[in-house]
Amino acid sequence: MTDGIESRLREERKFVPSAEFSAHARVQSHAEYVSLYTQSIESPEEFWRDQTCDLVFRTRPTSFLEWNLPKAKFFGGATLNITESCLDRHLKTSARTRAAIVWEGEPGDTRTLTYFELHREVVRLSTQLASLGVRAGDRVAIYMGMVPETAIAMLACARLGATHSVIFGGFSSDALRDRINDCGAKLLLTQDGAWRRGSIVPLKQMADVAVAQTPTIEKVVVLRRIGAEKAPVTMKEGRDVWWDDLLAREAAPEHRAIAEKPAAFDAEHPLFVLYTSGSTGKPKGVLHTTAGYLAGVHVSSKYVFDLREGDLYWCTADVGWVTGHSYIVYGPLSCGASCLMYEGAPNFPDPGRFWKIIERHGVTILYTAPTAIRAFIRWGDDWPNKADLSSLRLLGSVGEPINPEAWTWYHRVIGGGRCPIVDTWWQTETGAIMLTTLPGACYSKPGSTGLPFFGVDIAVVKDRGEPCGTNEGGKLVVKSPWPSMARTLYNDDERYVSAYWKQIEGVYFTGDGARKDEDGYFWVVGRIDDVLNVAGHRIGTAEIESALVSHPFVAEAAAVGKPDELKGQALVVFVTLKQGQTANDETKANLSKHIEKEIGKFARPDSIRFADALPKTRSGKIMRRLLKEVASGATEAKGDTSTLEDLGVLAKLRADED
Ligand code: 6R9
Repeated sequence: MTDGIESRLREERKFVPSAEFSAHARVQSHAEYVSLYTQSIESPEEFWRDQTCDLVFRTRPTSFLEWNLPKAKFFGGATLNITESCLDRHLKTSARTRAAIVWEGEPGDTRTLTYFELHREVVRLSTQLASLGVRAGDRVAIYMGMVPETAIAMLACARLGATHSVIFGGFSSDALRDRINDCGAKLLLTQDGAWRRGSIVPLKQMADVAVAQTPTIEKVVVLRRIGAEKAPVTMKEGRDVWWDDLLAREAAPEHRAIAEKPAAFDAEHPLFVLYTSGSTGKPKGVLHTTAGYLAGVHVSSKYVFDLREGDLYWCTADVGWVTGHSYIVYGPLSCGASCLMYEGAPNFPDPGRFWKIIERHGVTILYTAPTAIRAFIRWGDDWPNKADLSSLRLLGSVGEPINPEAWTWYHRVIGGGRCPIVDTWWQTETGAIMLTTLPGACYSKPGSTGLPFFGVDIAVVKDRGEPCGTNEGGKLVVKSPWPSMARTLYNDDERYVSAYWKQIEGVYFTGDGARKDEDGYFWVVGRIDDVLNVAGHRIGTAEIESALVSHPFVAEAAAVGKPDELKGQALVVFVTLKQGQTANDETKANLSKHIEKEIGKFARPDSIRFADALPKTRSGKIMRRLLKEVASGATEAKGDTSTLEDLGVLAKLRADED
């Protein structure tokens, strides 16, 4: 496999959707895309009114946008309960008995929930959450795996107007504790354990450690997924309650009423907080609100995945990340789609698992990440070739740049050459897809994320905001607010403004570098701030560094990314130890364990290198650019080293190859 960036520079192929695909697609030609896009920019009020007419508003909006940084108010005057668009409205149509969630557990057990059943489960849980004292405006933490109850929990919170914060099950107790404390959640939903590659992640045990230090948590609701034999848990009297015991309780009529006839909330009512990495050590609590978010994920799900009756759509992301929020839960359910949800690892019990799932259930749309695709390539074509993948009609990619080799493999081996690929660029902060091709309307170019989605005014600019020329690399920015954008960082308007809207005055800075080609197609290079993308996980270098320096052995640390064939980027850390500590494998193992404890397993470094000193500028800043070169194996410094304090440090680092 050749290096992503190099081959993306040479890539000129165009893949046109088949006439058959286009003939049935929601948007069938480039001209139609342009006309809708133009309307979305020039007459946004009309565009969004037309495109959201199937959603349920108790009162319709009277204005489109009031924008007063940092306050964006979209769909002013509207009131709604988002779950009515995702659930109740389908009960009046043929979707009532249609599968909403088709779930497969890692051990092979399966479950299907129709829209009727999903609605019923959400009402039951929200009734009981109300009885536990959850009210509109409260925060509720969800620390669970890939089971239908996670979606049920999110929707049950939303139904009550409580703001959920899902914390990915791969995070450690410490990370869970910090996120709960940041948002002040009063209730936690978790499970005894989650299956992962044949073993069990003891979520409840980890939650116990966290909750011992979260003064705001009053109750913990525990789903029994695994059972006492394999996942023993201790239930704390008065605090912890089993999920099924809770649901079996007799409900007070007033609590049932809150759930059955839910309240309508203001368009800007906070829906969820989702933590993500930024360029400083403290994770950002990205806050999304109701109507704008719903509009964004609904319209993008409908057009980008071209959803229609009969589809079985599978997004392989974890619900703990934004992709799961927008494109497993809110977006597809608001469209009445049937969504497959899979609990476990892609290579359990063998690397053919994904393809067996597609064959068994007849998946028609697959949305996954380049890092997974590269792993499949490595495992060999035999696995997908052994399965019948003929039900697939559309493929999607998200999370990081896809190299053309992986793209063409995906197209040929998984898509059988007949399925269009949508490469969708977006972020936790954008809420919904921002750049993509529409599958029946536009050709794709392997490695390019395509064109702006409806309502998205996006550009590549230089440092001060001047536009870049065709194919000139620069910073990717969004020039005006869009409905699904994050409204703030939880309790931190100031950081929201400075991190996103002040880097380049007046526009939203994405943190990504990109170029726009002669056809208007965008090519995203990746992060240009201090955020890494390791196997699709966003990891802030500052988070890793602050985790490392909190270890008693460590004097100083720097984290950098290094190109990696499988993960896109690999995490390399440089560490200087305190006097008297020994630089050996045991210390490396200790430091790795420490990061696992502070953040989670997925953030463990791929390589730890000890240094006597780190290269610094004369003003004392660590020169990460040079460390990056060292990590990538460069033998000579490429860039300017004139501000480097001591060249000897660099020479020493190079000599100390891992
Ligand atoms: C949805 C999601 C956001 C960062 C983003 C960018 C990278 C996402 C991409 C892509 C190239 C794509 N990214 N999709 N880069 N092509 N199709 O992944 O959200 O976890 O917040 O990450 O991921 O660097 O800035 P999030």
